[in-house]
Amino acid sequence: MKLYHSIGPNPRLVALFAAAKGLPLPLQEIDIMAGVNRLPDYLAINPTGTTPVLELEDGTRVAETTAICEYLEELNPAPALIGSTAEERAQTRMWWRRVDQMIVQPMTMGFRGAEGLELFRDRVTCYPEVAERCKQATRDGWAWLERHMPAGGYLCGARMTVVDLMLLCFADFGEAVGQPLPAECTRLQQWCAEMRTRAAQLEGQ
Ligand SMILES: N[C@@H](CCC(=O)N[C@@H](CS)C(=O)NCC(=O)O)C(=O)O
Repeated sequence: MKLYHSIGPNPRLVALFAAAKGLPLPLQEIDIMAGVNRLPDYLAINPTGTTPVLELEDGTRVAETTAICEYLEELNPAPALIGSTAEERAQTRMWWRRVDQMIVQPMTMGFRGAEGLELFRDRVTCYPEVAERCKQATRDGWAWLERHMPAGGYLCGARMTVVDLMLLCFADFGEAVGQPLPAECTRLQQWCAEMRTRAAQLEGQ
């Protein structure tokens, strides 16, 4: 197995997910800043032209971060990062979807329409006219999470899950591109500090 990997929050999430499970996952680096992922050789690997992609021993390729994490969890159920019961998995997928819709999508659109416009304008449709609205939607998403995140320390309560890893990857990405986690979200700031420590340990392994 190997992972087509690059800079960016989505491949980082898969690498963190595998590390948290103790799975060795050789990385093949793809230079997305240079646009290697948009050239024919890489489009033959993943026609969406994005990273990450997991390549299995038989050559099967799985793209989309969610699908890769689900696959790794099915084969390596412990430690559970999605859930070990139907109820846990449902809760995780509920928060996963919320974080995707409230943070990941608007943050990404805000970035691609503003700071990332030069990089992305010839790759995907960008929306500079609504970039600021997207950034506001992301801030609204953080505020909603701050109010509704359950007690227990993590997005799914007392369990650290893929949702915490994903949100951490996008909190760090947002920080790097001018969309930081708002200072007034004090519960999330505390969560973020803890997750950064956890991620640094996993990435240093
Ligand atoms: N829906 C995809 C999104 C993947 C994605 O947007 N990857 C970024 C890196 S974080 C990428 O490849 N960007 C370069 C590009 O789109 O050219 C997933 O969940 O894996």
